[in-house]
Amino acid sequence: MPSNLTSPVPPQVGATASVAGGRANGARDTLSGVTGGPHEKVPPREGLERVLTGIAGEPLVILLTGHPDPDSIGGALAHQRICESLGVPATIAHVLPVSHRENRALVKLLNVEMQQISNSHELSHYKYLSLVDTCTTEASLEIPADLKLLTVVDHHRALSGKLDAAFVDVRPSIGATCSIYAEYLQGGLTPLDGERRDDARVATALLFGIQTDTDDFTLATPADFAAAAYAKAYCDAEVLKRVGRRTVSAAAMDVLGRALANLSVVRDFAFAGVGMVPSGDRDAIGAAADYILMREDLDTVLVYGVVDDRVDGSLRTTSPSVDPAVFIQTAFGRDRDGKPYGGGRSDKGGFQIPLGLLADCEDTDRLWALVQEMLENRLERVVPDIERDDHRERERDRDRDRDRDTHHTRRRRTDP
Ligand SMILES: [Mn+2]
Repeated sequence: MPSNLTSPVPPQVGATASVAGGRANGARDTLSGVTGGPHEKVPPREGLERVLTGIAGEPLVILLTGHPDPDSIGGALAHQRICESLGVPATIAHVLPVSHRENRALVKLLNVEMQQISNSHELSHYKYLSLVDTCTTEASLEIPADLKLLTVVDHHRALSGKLDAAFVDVRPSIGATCSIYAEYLQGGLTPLDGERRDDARVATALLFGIQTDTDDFTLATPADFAAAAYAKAYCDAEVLKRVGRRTVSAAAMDVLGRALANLSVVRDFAFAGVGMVPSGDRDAIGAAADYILMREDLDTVLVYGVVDDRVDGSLRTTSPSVDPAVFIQTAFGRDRDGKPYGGGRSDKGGFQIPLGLLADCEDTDRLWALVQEMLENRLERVVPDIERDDHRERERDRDRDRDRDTHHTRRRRTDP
């Protein structure tokens, strides 16, 4: 989710259709005052069609917020297709770069034309603005006063505030904005039929958007599955396979390597220190914990390192009895202001412990040795069986024994 979604709606975006307060904000409720009599129930697809038909010929810009991700790109492509079928020339624009390699691959393989803009003059020749997968515009970009917000289609929980748009369809209960657009298409607004040239690219982008925004369908609702099934029939399987290839940065792999090399296992709990981590690679700590949690005999993993002037760590768990926030508080306590050093939700958590003056220590080996000792002392509060020093040696011995055993087994198997 773009980070500035919590920022207030810019003043240019005033108020008529309320999107405050939860899931009852489907266009069925919000559209009524705009497209017909106050009590007329209009299906969202029809509402969008009416609003866009009403501005036929006028240039519209679809402005993406944050770093464009598959859900916003897929939704924007579908929105552009709908606009153009109704005679509205539509341009997709964004302010922040497409940052993930997978997303850049998506843009390239599907030939998505997007214009990166840096100042509001570049918006001056557009009459209307459409927001896709967001309710707010980029905070760093001033929206020209005469650029009218026309449509908002999103699935993020709405801010308490009002959106002055002729068409608003915000559904926090759905897993992806792409699912909402697939529904418009399937409902008859430029339906996919395999005949248009861009059917495959729109379908592929929609499916990839649904897949990524629902964490590979683990968070998908029945509506997301229905939308995915619809898009799947027209998508380009080869492109989807290529963009879906998971990639890991070199820095993340390096951190993972250190985590694996330093892993200590106590029954189903494992922890690993990864040493100094550049602040730009901080996410690699969490990614390493995610990866190690895949090990079948583990259910809780903690990975930590030194990032800038603090100890930074991530906790991951699949155990029903481990609450990351409680775990972190029990281990590390609270700072002088009474604030815990970290928190989390049911399956993941993170913590940051400032090093204070110690951060200035130039001997990073000694600093790291201190940090390790402190961490392991604290972890003992939660996992009492951690026996330091000799513990790791025992692990190594056991590994060596196991390697030898496997080796023997293999030999026995191949021996006649
Ligand atoms: Mn989304």
